[in-house]
Amino acid sequence: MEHPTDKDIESMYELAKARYAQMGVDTDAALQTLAEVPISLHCWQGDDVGGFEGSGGDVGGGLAVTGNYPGKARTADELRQDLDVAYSLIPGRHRLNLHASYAETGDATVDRNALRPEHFAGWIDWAKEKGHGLDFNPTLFAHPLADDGFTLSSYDDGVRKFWIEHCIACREIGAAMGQALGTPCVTNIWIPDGYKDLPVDRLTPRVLLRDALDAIFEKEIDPRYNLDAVESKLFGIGSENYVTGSHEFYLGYAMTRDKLLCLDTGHFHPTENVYDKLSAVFLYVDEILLHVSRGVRWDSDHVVILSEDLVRLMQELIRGKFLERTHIGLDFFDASINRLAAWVIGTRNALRALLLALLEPYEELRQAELAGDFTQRLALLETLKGMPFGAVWDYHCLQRGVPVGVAFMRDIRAYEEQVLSKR
Ligand code: RNT
Ligand code: ZN
Repeated sequence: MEHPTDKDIESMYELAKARYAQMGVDTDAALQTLAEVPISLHCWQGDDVGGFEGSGGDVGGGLAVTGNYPGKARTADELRQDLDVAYSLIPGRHRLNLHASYAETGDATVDRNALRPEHFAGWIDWAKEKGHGLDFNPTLFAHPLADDGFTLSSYDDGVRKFWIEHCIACREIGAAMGQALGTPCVTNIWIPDGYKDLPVDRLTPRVLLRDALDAIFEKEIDPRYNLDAVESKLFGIGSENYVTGSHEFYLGYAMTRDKLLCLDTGHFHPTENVYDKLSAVFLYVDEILLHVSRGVRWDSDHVVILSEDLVRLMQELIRGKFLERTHIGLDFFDASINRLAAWVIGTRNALRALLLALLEPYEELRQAELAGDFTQRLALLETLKGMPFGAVWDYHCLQRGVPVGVAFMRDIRAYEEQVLSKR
């Protein structure tokens, strides 16, 4: 396959820029905004949510990672090396979203409730050196005390206490990360708790969860260092009939406790869309965390593609001027394809969707809507889909020094041959 020359890309961009200008859109301004938006890459795409606790057991928590593509990262150093390659193929400066199960405890076995910032020193040093912000997640699955499917909403006081301690430890680790890196860490709590079959008491686990969260958040932490988010889910494998941490539960919690609401795009009914929720949620919640993912039937975590839903999600952020109040993270895991390529393709798609949203003549569209001219609105929206957006994206990649088009696969193939195939 042939790749375009720099000159091709530049002249295509000039034409695209003029064409967008005719529509009242400033492509240079759009690219400037795009260049500033950090996406938080999820560490767990690199090793199938395995982590480095050495248990090697099931992921659990109703999460399923399918596929056995060779080359998965086995150590933190390997994972960081893979991430370095992935970041080098994505335009812009981005963050890393870590799970507590990726602690580096050396030869010592440190249980989750005893984790400390020093167990993440390797990650913090690396992030500082490479200029990445860090985000964080307590890990409330893949652990003996999560085996029966309940953690923070368990009826067992000891189990609940253990996970409360773990989440408190994680907020402190998040704060240490935020302080060390000069950018707040978003620490996001997701729990797998739920029932496979119809429960009779739907209330008590939610009371227990509310109280456990209140205990976790009792200590104030400077928001310059750490921000707390809570993530809902509709159902999981093994929790088909009831999930304690449902959307309504966390929406109410985030509103009343002034927390970030995490909306995972794979965590709703397939006909329900997160893009329609944002303008409602932002009326009552200050900031949100997005887990950009792709639900397919019963799976919530396919690699993000450039779908209409994704574009609409990003359009909402731009149209509503919500970008500053939104932390964009990714959440998918696919072990059936090259894991680095999954990161690169998914992240580039999130950015491409954002660019499409930035290349919209929003005021003109809105004027048509306000005037009741829905014919013009539809005509414009459909015409925009055929605009030369690809030329603008290619130019952005060129300017930011990353491969244009599918050329990133050359680097991935080379890395696969030199490094991944030898693992
Ligand atoms: C699970 C949630 C959660 C996890 C990660 C690994 O359904 O989406 O965000 O994917 O914590
Ligand atoms: Zn998620």
